[in-house]
Amino acid sequence: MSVVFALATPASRSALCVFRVSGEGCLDCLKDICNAPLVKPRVFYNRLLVSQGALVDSVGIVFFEGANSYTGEDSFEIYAHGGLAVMGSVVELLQEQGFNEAGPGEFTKRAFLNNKLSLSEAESVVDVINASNKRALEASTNSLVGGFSAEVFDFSEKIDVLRKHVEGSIDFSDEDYDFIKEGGVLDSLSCLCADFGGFISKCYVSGESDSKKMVMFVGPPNSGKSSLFNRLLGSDRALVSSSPGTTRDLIESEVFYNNLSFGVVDTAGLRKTTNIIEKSGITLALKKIKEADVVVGVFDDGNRARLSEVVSLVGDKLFVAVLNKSDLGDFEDVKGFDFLLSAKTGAGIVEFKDSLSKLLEEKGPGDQKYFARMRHVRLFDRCLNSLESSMLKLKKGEDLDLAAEDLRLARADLDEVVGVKTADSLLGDIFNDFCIGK
Ligand SMILES: Nc1nc2c(ncn2[C@@H]2O[C@H](COP(=O)(O)OP(=O)(O)OP(=O)(O)O)[C@@H](O)[C@H]2O)c(=O)[nH]1
Ligand SMILES: [Mg+2]
Repeated sequence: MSVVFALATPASRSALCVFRVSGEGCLDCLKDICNAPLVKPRVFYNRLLVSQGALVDSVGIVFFEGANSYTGEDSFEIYAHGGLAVMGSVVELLQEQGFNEAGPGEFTKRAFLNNKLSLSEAESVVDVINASNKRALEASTNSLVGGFSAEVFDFSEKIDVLRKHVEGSIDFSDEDYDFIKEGGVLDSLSCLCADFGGFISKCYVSGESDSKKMVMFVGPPNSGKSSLFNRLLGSDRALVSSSPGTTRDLIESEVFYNNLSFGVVDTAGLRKTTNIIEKSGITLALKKIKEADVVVGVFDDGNRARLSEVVSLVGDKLFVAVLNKSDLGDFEDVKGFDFLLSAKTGAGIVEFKDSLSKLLEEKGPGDQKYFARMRHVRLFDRCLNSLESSMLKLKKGEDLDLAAEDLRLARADLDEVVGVKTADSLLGDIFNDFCIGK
């Protein structure tokens, strides 16, 4: 396979950036791009990176040989300073070596093709990266390194053993001894069906509901939506002013709180207006409500009467009503509102954030041990159907060939989960979801 490289960290200014390079022959360039040799694999060296005699950066660099790398082929990693000019120079240097930019998930795809990971483990790598809360992280880590593939391989072996027994007994079907019933094959198959059903119930199906949760701020103009949005982010991301109609566009960002990350969206204040730009901002806000997991209605004392109007716009979405600007007076009557707080002073913000994260967390996986894809669950269901169909045939004493064929089909479905047998198109679908550099 050709040598590929990628920036594995975001392409934005930060303390460090990490480049990965993988492919046969890639290590040959190290003597040219480093000011001194790298002696041992898997040792972190500090070297000067040079391109055609010119200094690029002082970097950390480590190389791996063949099977002992993530991809299963020769590879190395460069840890450089996280400046955009540094990143550009390292890209240029690697291109000068004739290396190609990697596609999405290329490193993990190579790890799969070189038998370093099963297909389901490779899929879990993305689930670990995308996990937005502790439970989702636990379940996807279990799928990656906590035995998901091992359990699937174990079921495959058991199915094989049973199929050999069924096929073996075909040759002796004329004899008096009923190998299937008296020899315990039927009992073993019945146990296997029960165990496999139990295994399926330990899998949490990751689907759309696992995409990052989104909290949206709506409400009348000037109620403090942008101030509350900024308060959650801990930075002045959205413009705040005393003139109503300040926010026109959707402003999106991300918050990490209580081991949970979620998206937050600030929107234009809802009011009748003739201003075309403001009007389109309001239309955007109303459309976006459909995508939100939680809608936070923000009001102040002057516009609290608009609560029911906003509630009716939100439809059946989870709605939280906030009465903001608590610092401006004593509010004894907070009927209809879930929170009284001040975006300005921070009063009541911790309670608000705690309950927001609870609302979002409740939507994650429950007690299930593993994260599984829809693709896996479809194959598991089909596998269980084949196992049950085989059991039924054996019980009825029907054609043993057909019962053995059901077991073969069941085994093939499990092969597809772990990637023993995989179509190229499926690999394309799976790895296109990855980020570059993984
Ligand atoms: N006293 C006080 N003032 C606040 C508070 N929150 C926001 N404000 C003020 O209220 C005004 C409007 O705040 P914004 O955050 O811009 O309100 P908004 O809802 O985003 O307004 P639009 O974008 O115009 O819809 C600004 O002058 C803020 O400083 C608060 O908790 N207390
Ligand atoms: Mg605003």
